[in-house]
Amino acid sequence: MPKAIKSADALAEKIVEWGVGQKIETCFDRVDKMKPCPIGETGACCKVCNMGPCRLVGKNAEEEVVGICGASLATVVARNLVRMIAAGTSAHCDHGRDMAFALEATAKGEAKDFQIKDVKKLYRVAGILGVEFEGRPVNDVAKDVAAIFIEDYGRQRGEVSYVKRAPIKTQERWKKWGVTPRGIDREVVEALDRTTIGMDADPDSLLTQGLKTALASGWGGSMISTDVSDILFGTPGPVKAEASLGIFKEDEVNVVIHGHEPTLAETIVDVASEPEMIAYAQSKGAKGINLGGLCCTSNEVLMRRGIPTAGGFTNQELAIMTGLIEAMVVDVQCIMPAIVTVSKKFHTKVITTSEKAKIPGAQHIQFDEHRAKDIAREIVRLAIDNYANRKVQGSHISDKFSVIAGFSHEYIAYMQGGRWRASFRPLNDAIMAGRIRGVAGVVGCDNPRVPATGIHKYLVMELIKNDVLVVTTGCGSQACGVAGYLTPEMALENAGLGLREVCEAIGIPPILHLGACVDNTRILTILTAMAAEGGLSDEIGGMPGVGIAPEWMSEKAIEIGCYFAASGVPVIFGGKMPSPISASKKVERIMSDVWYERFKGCLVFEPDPEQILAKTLKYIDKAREALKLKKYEPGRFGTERVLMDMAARRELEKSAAAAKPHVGIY
Ligand code: NFS
Repeated sequence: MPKAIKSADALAEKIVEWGVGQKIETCFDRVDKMKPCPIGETGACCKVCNMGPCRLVGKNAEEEVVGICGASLATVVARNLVRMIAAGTSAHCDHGRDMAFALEATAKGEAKDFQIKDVKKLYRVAGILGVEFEGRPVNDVAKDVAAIFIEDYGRQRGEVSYVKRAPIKTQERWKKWGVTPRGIDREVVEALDRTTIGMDADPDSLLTQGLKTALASGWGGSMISTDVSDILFGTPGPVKAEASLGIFKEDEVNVVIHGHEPTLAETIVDVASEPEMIAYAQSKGAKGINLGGLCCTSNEVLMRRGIPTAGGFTNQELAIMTGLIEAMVVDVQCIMPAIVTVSKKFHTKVITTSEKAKIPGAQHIQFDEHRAKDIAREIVRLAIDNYANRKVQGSHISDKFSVIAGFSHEYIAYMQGGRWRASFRPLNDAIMAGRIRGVAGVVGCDNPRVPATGIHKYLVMELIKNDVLVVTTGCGSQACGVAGYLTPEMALENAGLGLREVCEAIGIPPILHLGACVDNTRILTILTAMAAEGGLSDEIGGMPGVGIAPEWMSEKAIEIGCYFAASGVPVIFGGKMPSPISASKKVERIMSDVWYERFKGCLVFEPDPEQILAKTLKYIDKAREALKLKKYEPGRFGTERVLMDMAARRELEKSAAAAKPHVGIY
């Protein structure tokens, strides 16, 4: 991979280069100027009280150096990581809370611009939660579902409702090791409590609470968010769209929707196609209104509405630098304050819409789901009024790629068996026969500390060559989209023979775009369905699957990695090094070896992309061997297990059936 480039997204790179000539600073310039603090970046700085900050450095620091209170290096490193998990969990779960409130307001008829679009999904969710739905008014069912979700946040005892969706064996591991989440807010509060001065000093105990907190997101707030978004706006199915910084149109009003939540973005999509709004744009000299997305808000409206995407995290300033953006509308999370600074060089208006995410210098228009369309119209009109102010030339090339997105877990099951026989049997069989070697989730942020999107691109291409089916979410999916990798044709040319055959037979691309970061929970549901299908592992742990966040930067990524690890998935984090736990070998050992023993999942950090690939394949092959599956050999497939006769196989399938969660899976 060429080192000198800033972004592996070719259009992004061109805009960055243009910006250097124009003296417009971006994150790619600041990343060179800002050297990371060498102590903080390894996790060795403790600033939880005012006696310090204590820097636990020096030769043999792990054994010999303690903070003023006596906290060891391992305690400090674990504490810092748990605080990251708590912050990441807060972000995803507060998003989920807002979605639950939106569902409640819709069900009560208070949010008149929203409806329950996917009643079947509501019923499926109601079934999982034990809410009676047959013969009842839809809104009454929705009210009860919303009430349970809201309760999950404030629950003090018991467990988060969706814990029961996991395979029984996975749930048993959680119980055994004390990580079953009780209430979403409770776990975050306890994580912060335990990490204050003079509290939990045992690194293992601290990290156990970290896992419990992360699980409150994966099987709680994030999963709630995915489900409510599907209920309100529709469960995604394959959709064709476009990706790249070239999606903006010179003769139309361009509005960017950026952030994470789908509520306002969906409403903007609705109002932007209203005839009066288009007529208003035309009255100002534009041919129409063109919407484009960034980050996870983009994934939400790409998956459901086919709205084109301008890419992920590192493309946000660059979108403005095309000079074509009338308004960048942001909701919450992953919004660089720098977009306001860049916007001042152009005519772009940055509009913040959440009281939780205001930026000095931006215009604030508070979103309120009770008046959703009125607010969305105000925003779109403001963008239209700004069209005439477009004067400063930016850097714009209108190249773009097709993408196929919209692979919800429901759709993946459907395409393997149709409406009546939806299943994961073909996928499990293909893995058992060695056509598909395993599954990798390549997810998470893109990062200017590495050639942005470059490690994503390298890994997904190498994985499909090695017959590994790739699922992707968040900015990982944007990285694939803007590279042109989310088309069946393009990727099939690069997939290994076995994977290619399966993709052609089922009719799927080998890189599946599953949605936003909260939709990583769709991967948990898929793994659960695979366990229930039989023939592979009867729990999530032990599946030939790996999670990878090649360029992570957000605390949310850490929390996601931890809920996958606790669910039984080996997870590899790449990108910038040292890792935030690298100061303590003890903490590294707990997160790799101890977690693997307890949960069959782990979280390790590996900067070298080739090593990430090698480790991924090793984890997959190790799992195949433990499951006594046919040894993977490229281009040579079988149908039988080795060392396993039919009786043994029936036994395994029986135990998988017994391990099925006692609720519907998808
Ligand atoms: Ni995930 Fe989505 Fe992107 Fe990273 Fe940010 S947008 S929630 S955190 S940067 S993938």
